[in-house]
Amino acid sequence: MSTFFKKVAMAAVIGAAMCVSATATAAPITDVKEYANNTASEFFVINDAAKYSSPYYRDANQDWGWTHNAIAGTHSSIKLDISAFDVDFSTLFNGEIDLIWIFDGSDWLSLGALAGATDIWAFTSFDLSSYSWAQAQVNAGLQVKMNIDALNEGWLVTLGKSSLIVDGGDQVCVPTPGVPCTPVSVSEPASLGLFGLALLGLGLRRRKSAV
Ligand SMILES: [Ca+2]
Ligand SMILES: [Ca+2]
Ligand SMILES: [Ca+2]
Repeated sequence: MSTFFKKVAMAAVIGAAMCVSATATAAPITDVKEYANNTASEFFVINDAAKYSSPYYRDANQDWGWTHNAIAGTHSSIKLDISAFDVDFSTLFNGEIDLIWIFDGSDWLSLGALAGATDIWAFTSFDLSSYSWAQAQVNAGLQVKMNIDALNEGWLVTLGKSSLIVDGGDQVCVPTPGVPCTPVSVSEPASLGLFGLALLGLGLRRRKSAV
């Protein structure tokens, strides 16, 4: 075996070992809350046709919340995508303000308002990765609640789904309710990751031999 191929083989072994340790602690998961798993106090709408119907299209006095399934492991990225219909938001002081709150382990923390526009479905994405409490709360089951029409101006909103996406997620979702999320193929990125790590290992070995 030539020196070059020995280096490649060694780098592949190092890469594979790094890959195994990485996947052991964190698998990409998308936890989706939607109509199919509503509890008695949750109001994700069944489909697009029901978006203006009670009890889904809700006003300032009909605030509600939900809890995501607990996801074990250590996660490098944590993202929350909430799909909402008819968020009549224009500016902070003029329009519909639907505030999203998260339980941080001791208190409720506001993440900000839902984005969107009149008569459309839209995702609002909140990146929780940098919060010190996010990891523990995802492990415990992330609790979310919404203050509908915080300015009490008579606005209503319907939610389609809430997707908790860790480490990039294993599903791709669209905001429209009744449309299932589709699985992400992980085989190709995994092999690309292995290849990349093998190249990294080769590079490190080259640097070492150059010193
Ligand atoms: Ca309210
Ligand atoms: Ca509207
Ligand atoms: Ca509205």
